[in-house]
Amino acid sequence: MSNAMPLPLYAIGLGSNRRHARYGDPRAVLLAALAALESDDIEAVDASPIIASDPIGPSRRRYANAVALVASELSPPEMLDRLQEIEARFGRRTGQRWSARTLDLDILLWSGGAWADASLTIPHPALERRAFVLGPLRAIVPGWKHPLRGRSVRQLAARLIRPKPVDPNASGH
Ligand code: A4P
Ligand code: MG
Repeated sequence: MSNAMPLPLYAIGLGSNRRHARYGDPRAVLLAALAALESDDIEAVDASPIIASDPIGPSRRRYANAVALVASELSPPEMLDRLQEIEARFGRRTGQRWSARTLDLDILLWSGGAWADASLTIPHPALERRAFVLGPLRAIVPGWKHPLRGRSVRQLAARLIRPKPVDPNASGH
């Protein structure tokens, strides 16, 4: 068809901080995951560089992080199901029960706007606080506007890295 509607776009966040027996280190895990995302109904459009980032939270291992831009007609819940299938494929280790996942896939943004139900929130609520998300996101879709904040990815990233007082006690808070 000549004037088909463009497919909806999703920005997918990828993270890993564990080796995978077959694929190797977290960076190699992300490369394999980027390939796994592509399928009959998910078209790869772009991918950010893979960055190394310091862990936020309890884990002490460094992460590899990246963002993929994909086009797909899948609904947000269908996309979440698909991402969880891929996570499961990467997380399963022979001879072990389920353990910490090797791969975390999050839906960051969707061109359809916002979505909120019991198991899925889009935009991803932590997006604005995470440099390891906003950095790669800015590399591929700097102008994408956060539907609830009305600010672009570029603006959100700039806000996050805005210099803070060197001495936190000097700010008077
Ligand atoms: N869920 C709701 N909204 C979404 C969404 N937009 N995308 C629900 C994906 N999932 C969404 O997620 C738990 C549930 O969130 C899902 O079942 C889904 O229904 P999960 O991935 O199974 O669990 P999790 O990983 O423990 O939670 P979450 O929130 O993804 O963990 P975090 O907070 O993302 O922690 N540091 C660095 N440097 N880089 C990282 O990538 N990642 C984490 C993971 C911690 N620190 C990190 C990084
Ligand atoms: Mg997750």
